[in-house]
Amino acid sequence: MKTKLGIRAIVSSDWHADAVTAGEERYGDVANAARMIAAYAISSNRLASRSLFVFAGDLSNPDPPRCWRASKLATQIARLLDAAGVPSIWLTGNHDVLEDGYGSHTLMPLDAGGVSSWTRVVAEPTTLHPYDGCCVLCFPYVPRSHGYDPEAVVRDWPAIVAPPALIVGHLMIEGISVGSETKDFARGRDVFLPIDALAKKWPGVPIVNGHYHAGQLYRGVHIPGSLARLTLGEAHNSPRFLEIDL
Ligand SMILES: [Mn+2]
Repeated sequence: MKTKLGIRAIVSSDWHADAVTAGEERYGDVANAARMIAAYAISSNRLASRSLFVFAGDLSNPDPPRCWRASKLATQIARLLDAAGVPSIWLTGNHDVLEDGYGSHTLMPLDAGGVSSWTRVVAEPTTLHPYDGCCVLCFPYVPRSHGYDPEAVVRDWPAIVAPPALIVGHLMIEGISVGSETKDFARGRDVFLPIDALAKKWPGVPIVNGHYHAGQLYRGVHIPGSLARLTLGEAHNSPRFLEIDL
């Protein structure tokens, strides 16, 4: 892909830092992989080629006690990136949110004011500008109490606003073959990414979406896949992240 803005989005998703596979806690694997990706984003950050760290959802379920370790991990990594001048964007996934009516989620510690400058937690449809001229349109998963219509976000985009440079979501994709995210890791309801509307309105704008645990390119949507193999039945390689030139 041709580099236009001199920005590289480094995208990972579905860390599931609370996961247990066949009785084994996976926190260590996930933490190592996540730190490796952050270290890469930092070491490759240059003036001519700036890094943008993107987490596309599903840090941890909010109910097991292990979720605190997961929140600490994400907070540590966000601080590390921030200290190195790498902006980071953190979307909520269907596992992160609570149906408590307040829009609570496992990424809240990152958003509590303890992390300064350019760390953004995205728990509602949002546009962000981590760099000049670089608009990132985000479609996080939200609880029922904060529901939105992703198609309407695209339809109602103001005509005078420039197109996004990157679209990131943690929504469902119609027709994709499913894996452990819909079996062992089922949670929440189905809200679909409006792929056709996005491709029609902004052809060529890269779309990345978390949620699916097998990394793949499906109907133009880049899917990083889960950071670790979360069930014994999963064959895809790990850890995995995507690097997209903007
Ligand atoms: Mn998910």
